[in-house]
Amino acid sequence: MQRNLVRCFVRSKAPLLNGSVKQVRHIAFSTRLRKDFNFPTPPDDMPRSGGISSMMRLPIQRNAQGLDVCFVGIPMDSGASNRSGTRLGPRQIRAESCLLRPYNTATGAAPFESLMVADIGDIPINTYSLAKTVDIIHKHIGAIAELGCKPLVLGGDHTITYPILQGIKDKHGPVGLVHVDAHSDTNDLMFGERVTHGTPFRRAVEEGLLDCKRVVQIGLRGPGYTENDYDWPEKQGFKLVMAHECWHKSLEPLMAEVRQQMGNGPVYISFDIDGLDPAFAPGTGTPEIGGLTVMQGLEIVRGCRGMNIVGGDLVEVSPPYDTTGTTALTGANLLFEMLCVLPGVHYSS
Ligand SMILES: [Mn+2]
Repeated sequence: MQRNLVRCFVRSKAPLLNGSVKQVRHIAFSTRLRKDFNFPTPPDDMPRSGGISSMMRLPIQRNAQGLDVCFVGIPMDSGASNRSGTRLGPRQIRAESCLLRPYNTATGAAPFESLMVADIGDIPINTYSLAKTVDIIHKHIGAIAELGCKPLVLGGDHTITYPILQGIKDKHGPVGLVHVDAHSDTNDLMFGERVTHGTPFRRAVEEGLLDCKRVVQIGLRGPGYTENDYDWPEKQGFKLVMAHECWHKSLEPLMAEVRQQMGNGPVYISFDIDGLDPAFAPGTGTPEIGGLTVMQGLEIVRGCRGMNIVGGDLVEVSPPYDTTGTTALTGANLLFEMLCVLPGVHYSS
């Protein structure tokens, strides 16, 4: 940690000159560094409570050019069936992310010594048209992926994952999916509509965006309509893991199975914050009791290390329903954990 602070102090305060004392210190303290990566603004350069509110206090840039990974927001909630408010999710996740530090003390991941990362702002969706919004998201995510950059998306309601997967498929083909959620989100129609936050994975299957044998849904629960509620995703070959199967357990053994299931092919992570119990994450639109713990959420994301992850999202944070900001803080941490398990991230022993 001290080493990182020294390095970023040197980097942020003084442009490096060849042969300078500072250059020597820079090299000494960061021998693993191959180039000047972006780094979150150190807390001694700007108070955590200050500065422009970017994800993790990272530099902001206009597009994904030159980046290995981008954080990008999608401020929409027009697909929500019950409580709205997720349009405010990206903004509050960024605000709460000011507390995140750059090194993962639990896993040893040092993502900012390994990858070029920036916040590229929000995708300008159309608040009044879900159909246009889907096209806008597809186009923007496709452009990010085309540049070889992996998007980590701040949602937004879960509708967004459908057009995100369209954009991902344009670059990578059908992907495996690690999906954490209280709900399967594979309804056919809601109020007669095909595009909602309860239908994204039905549409994704229909359009061939998913490699169905490499899909897992973890945390499913809640009162249903009939005994057949999960028939459709099961028929597609999805692996379904009910929340009650996870109670009182570590999910590390499950994730070993999931890594086998995913193999070497491309994988996308979609984490609906309502997969966690509302005691931990009350700020969400369709809460269900008896959910996963924060620790289990961390085990799931950390268990994705070694997979060929090509992007991810954290959706359904609805700030009006959690004035403490804890739900958004949890979401911000889970996005950081996703960053930490991307291919190419350096780990200390
Ligand atoms: Mn969902």
